Amino acid sequence: MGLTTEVQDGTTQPQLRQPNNPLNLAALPSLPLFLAAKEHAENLPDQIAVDDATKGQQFTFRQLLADTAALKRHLLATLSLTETGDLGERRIAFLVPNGYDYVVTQWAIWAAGGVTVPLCTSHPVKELLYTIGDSDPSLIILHPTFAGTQQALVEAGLNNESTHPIPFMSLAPFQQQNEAQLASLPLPEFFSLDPEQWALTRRALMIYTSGTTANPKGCVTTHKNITFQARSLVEAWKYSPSDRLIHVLPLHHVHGIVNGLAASLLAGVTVEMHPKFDPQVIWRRWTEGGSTMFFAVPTIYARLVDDFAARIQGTPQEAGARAGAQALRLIVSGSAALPTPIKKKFAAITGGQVLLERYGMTEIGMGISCGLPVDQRIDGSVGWPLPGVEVRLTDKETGRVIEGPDEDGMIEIHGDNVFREYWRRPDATAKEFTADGWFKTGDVARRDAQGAYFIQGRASVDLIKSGGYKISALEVERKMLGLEAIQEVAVVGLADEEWGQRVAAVVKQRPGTVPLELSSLRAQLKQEMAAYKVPTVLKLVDAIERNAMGKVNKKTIVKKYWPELAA
Ligand code: MLC
Ligand code: AMP
Repeated sequence: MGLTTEVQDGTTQPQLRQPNNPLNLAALPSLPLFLAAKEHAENLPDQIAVDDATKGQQFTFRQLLADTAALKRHLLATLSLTETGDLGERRIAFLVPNGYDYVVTQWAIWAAGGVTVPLCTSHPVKELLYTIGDSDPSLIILHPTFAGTQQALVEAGLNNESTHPIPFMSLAPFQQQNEAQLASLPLPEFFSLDPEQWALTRRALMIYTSGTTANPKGCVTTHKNITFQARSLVEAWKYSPSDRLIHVLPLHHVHGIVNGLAASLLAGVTVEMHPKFDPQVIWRRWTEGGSTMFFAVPTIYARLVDDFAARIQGTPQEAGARAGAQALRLIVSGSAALPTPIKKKFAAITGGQVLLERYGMTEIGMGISCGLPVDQRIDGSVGWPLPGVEVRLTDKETGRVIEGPDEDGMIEIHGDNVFREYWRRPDATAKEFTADGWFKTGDVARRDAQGAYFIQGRASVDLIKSGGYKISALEVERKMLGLEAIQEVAVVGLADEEWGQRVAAVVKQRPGTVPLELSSLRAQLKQEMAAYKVPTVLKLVDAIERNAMGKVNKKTIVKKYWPELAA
């Protein structure tokens, strides 16, 4: 093995080349994603990889590879790693809006051998500080849109008295090259992955995800995991270069990163990237035509249905909007349970466009999916295991594997799609796996005689899904208890047709404090955590009942204060 490089967590990483073997710092590793992009660039030179709606510019696969190579070289130079040409799994955090610049940043970090830590563009400084502190990055890349974040982070204490302050790098946004420039743009060179030095089992991506513990954990996936997850989807949903995906999902979660970006770019799909979801834009784009795929969470479909009723139905635009949506090849819902009424309303307004539902999780990518044929899109079901993914149900108490149909069990997953570890939390990682190596999702499901899975909910009441985001009730409670006025709090999820669940807080105030109001409480809490975690329902009470063990029974609380919503 070659020389090694000491990285910050004390592990040693092999170097890419011996120093006497001159490095081409702009060469790309032969990752499957990059090799696929090279093929697309060669076979379909005009194929657009990313159509950036914010910039109003389009980028071919050739330009994407060239820009990736250039930024890779720049990254290595910035970190004085031109000797080794390898980030050696150092974490690089970045704050870049949805669009082409995001994709190049992600690919350049991978090309340089680093681990991407995508920061959430809507997170307040305190939450960014947590993610940065936990992931321990060697560099923070900021897009000019977030230039002010550097000062905010430093003022909030980042790098305070640190002997190794984390440097910042300002990203110079990329511009579409004209035809002549493109024609003269060479494809970067590639070097093959040497299993001893640059294996696919390297860490690639860290996504912060809430669990039943109070603090989000960094879920680490490798290139092998991501490639497997992406290939499985491409096979199941038949992505191809004739597809155009309209992408509106956040890019700090697996839904947007893997289903949206990785699988599409692997298959040569054009990804039309919008800064965020806006129902008016989607209806306009569907009416204009040209796109074939759309992926979203149930809340987005609820909003599209409402927007259609409020703005389009009964107007001259109605027929065009219906026909436009009907023409799409594939519209997928996931990340939370799709209420059948929304599925039915959507089909009714789009001339029979039946949403395809699938089930996934940060730790596994996608696991289960309904089929492409419309008769395999069963109401209330997430379908069958995806190609290569092994799924089983086990008894919650005994762990016995359930073989027969119609019995509730815990979903467990096995396969190369399953993540590698929670960052620097070996105990937490070990806890989520069975003795025989299956990942315990914590979700309960039933399987019918045809092998189709029906999600029944989560085993833990402390995990809430709202707008497709997973939220830890314990994390929200801990942050709320930091407020002077709050003596006790129980955070629960309330069923809601638009959001799936709403975050509700039952609060006992500290005696003598001014009664809390929802709007000012929300404003305060938005400084502490992402807006989507902040309760939208507040119930002030004199006492929060606890059992003999001092525990709050959250199901009882929901029944008591919101009897109409209790299941
Ligand atoms: C925002 N708000 C919420 C909320 N998000 N309230 C309750 N629950 C939420 N989740 C509040 C805001 O604070 C704001 O309040 C008001 O609602 C309107 O906010 P908004 O900005 O208009 O919301 P919007 O940005 O439109 O967000 C809605 C959304 C978004 C559905 C587009 O939540 C979204 O993109 N969700 C996708 C999440 C996702 O990708 N999950 C995948 C995780 S991976 P105020 O007071 O400020 O007005 C995974 C695995 C898998 O789950 O299977 O895929
Ligand atoms: P996350 O941890 O944010 O990746 O969210 C994963 C969780 O979302 C899963 O464990 C499920 O609880 C939930 N989920 C994802 N897809 C579905 C679906 N189609 N139906 C019901 N729940 C889902």
